[in-house]
Amino acid sequence: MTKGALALLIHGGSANWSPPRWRQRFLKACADRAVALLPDDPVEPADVHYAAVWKPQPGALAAFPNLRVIFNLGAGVDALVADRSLPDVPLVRVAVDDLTTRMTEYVVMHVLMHHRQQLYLFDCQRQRKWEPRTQWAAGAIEVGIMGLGTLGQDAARALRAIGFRVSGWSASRKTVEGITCFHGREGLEPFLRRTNILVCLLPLTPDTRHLLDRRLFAMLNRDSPLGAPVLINAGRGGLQVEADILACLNDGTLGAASLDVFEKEPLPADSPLWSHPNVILTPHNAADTDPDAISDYVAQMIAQFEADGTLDNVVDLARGY
Ligand code: NDP
Ligand code: OXD
Repeated sequence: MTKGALALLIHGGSANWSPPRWRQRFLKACADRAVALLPDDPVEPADVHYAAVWKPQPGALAAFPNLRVIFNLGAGVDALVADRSLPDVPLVRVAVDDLTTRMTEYVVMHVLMHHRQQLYLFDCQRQRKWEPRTQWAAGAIEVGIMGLGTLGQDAARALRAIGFRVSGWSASRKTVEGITCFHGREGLEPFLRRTNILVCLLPLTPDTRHLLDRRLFAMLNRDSPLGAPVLINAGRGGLQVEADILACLNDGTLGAASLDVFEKEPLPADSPLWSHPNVILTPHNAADTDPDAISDYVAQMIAQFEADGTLDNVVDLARGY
């Protein structure tokens, strides 16, 4: 019996998202079935059982009458969930060690940049100034992580291992060894009141949109050697109110920020964030998706589904993540 075909619908930005590269990888990982990169490769829509996608055109997936599973090629599913014509089949998101480790690298690097006053030291270097400032131990700083899912928990453990005090906030109650856990709306304020460096790894949903605003920043803890608190956002740009971030950086409510994601991407050239002295900015590449690791993950997931009908990391469409 011929196996159902896999359709690839990929609209990316960076070289990493090059559709031919994904086709090449999926032809290897799914060598036992037809793989069609759309719109270039011919495929009978009724033969398509699986779709692996990144930012497909809204409505495009409705063309396949026998679709069984949609695989999103990234961890964040906000763009897909917003497509009202999404077929009523399971949607699987990425949760692989490769991506998780990359995000943990980003989080640890940026927490350390602020903790070790690297913005000040870069400035000293540019000015040829030899003026070291007092250093403090990691244990003097509380890092608060919003989102204690696949990415948040891994980053929390790595920061804890370095010696930071770490707390986390999630929708449901969690127990993570060594991490002080808060949950729900009632847990948000006590979580913020102790946080010196706020790391956001939340998904973008109707509940979380614009959560990172002035009101929230004003609740962060200022009682640490850092003085003003720091924001690190690698979740999604829609979580933040950029005008509030800028105003809070300018009036000292926030001391500094590392931002990987923006309300509009690419960040417009005239955004004041580009040149703000207390902002470290990266172009949504905190954790790049690796075609090798992720095509293998999709192939394994299809094999599991065909063997026993189960799938891992299925998105709850009602929650939006
Ligand atoms: P998960 O689904 O594993 O974790 C999401 C976490 O957020 C969970 O702990 C969840 O709580 C919590 N959460 C969701 N909604 C709320 C809410 N309303 N209040 C409190 N907590 C909430 O996702 P991942 O960890 O895999 O990924 C997180 C996000 O990171 C992605 O959605 C994506 O937007 C972003 N991302 C960014 C990348 C980049 O390069 N910048 C790369 C990859 C991902 P609970 O556990 O109780 O459900
Ligand atoms: C993702 C991303 O969601 O790249 O994986 O942002």
